[in-house]
Amino acid sequence: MKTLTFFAISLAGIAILAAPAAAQLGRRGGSDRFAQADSNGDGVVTREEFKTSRSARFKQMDRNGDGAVSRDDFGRILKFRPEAGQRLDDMLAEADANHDGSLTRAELDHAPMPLFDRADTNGDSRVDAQERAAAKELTDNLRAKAKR
Ligand SMILES: [Ca+2]
Ligand SMILES: [Ca+2]
Ligand SMILES: [Ca+2]
Repeated sequence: MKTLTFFAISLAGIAILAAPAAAQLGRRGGSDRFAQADSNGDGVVTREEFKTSRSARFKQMDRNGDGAVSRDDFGRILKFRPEAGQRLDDMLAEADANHDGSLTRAELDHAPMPLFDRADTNGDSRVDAQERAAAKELTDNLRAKAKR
C-alpha cells in the first residue's frame, strides 16, 4: 500500500511538471517564452513582462520552496522527465552566477536576459511581433543547421 501511495504522489508531481513542459514542447526555449511572457496579450513583450514570467517560472521550479532552484527540487522526476532536467540546466546556465548548481532568487533578479536582448534588435526594451518573428526565424535556422 505504501508503494502505491508513493507512486500516486510521484504521478501527481509529474502531472504538475507536465503542464508547463507540454506548453513548451513545441518550441523549447524559443519564441514560446515570449508568448508566455506576454501577460496582457498585446503581442509586445516588455522587459518587465519577460522578467515577471521568468520569476514565475522560478517559483514553479522551486518545488521544495527553499528559495533556490536546483536538482534537489526535482530528484527522481529527472529520471522520468529528462526534458525537465534540460529546462533546469538551461535555467542554471543562464542565471547561476556562482555556478554552484543552485539558483537563488537574488541570482535570478540580477541575471542577464540573453534571449530577450537578442530578440530586441532595436534595443527599446520591448520585443514586438516583428522582432519575435525574426527571433523565431533565427532560432529555426540555427536548429536546422544543427540538424545537418
Ligand atoms: Ca528549491
Ligand atoms: Ca548559485
Ligand atoms: Ca524592440
